[in-house]
Amino acid sequence: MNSAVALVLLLTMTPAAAPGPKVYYAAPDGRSAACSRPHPCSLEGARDKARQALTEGMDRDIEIRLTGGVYRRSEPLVLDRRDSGPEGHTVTWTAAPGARPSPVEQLERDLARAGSASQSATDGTAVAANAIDGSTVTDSRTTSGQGSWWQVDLGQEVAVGTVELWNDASMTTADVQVLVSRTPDFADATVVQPAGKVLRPSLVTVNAEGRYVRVQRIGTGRIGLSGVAVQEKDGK
Ligand SMILES: [Ca+2]
Repeated sequence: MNSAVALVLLLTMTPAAAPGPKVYYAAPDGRSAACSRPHPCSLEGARDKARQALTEGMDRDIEIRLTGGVYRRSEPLVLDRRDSGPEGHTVTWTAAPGARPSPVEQLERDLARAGSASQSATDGTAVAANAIDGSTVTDSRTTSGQGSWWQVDLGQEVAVGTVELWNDASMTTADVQVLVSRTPDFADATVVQPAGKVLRPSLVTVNAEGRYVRVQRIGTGRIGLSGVAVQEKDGK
């Protein structure tokens, strides 16, 4: 019995090593709630995860590590006093090991954002507008069919330079054509066929006047897109 008591005293008297920082991960395509390296969160997700931990009284430093890639934003990431560390602790946003921070990309104006999206048929809640919401986490998806299509009406005729396609976050889309037309029936459309699968992103050079931009499946299958951006020729 005496030895047990002595052990307890020893443990009590040994000063505890200061715990390392609590680490959360964010990634450009992060959509998990775990914020772990294999299951990263979005930027907002990581912020909210840290905020929740602070609210619950976490008494450690917090490190939010951003994995490499382009974080496309439709609005600023807002941090406020809730995102500060408690007395004596810090909350740090930093590049994940191996990630290389690069200068902020000067994005050209995306004409699709102000457009009106539609598609041949919608798979569940994956509406056409999800491809022009500025987030590559949300997807539009058609059902499988012959010649499935997704399109955006830009509202007015413009000189379309490039069309940027972002693949569905969880489903591959391949064998598509990009059509740009002055008229909604696509009778006079300029047709460009990117090779192979839709990437994240695929840049398709069109250089044609038009108001309607359509992504159409060749043959049978579905079209899933997390983002479509339309840039004016020589636009800024
Ligand atoms: Ca989207």
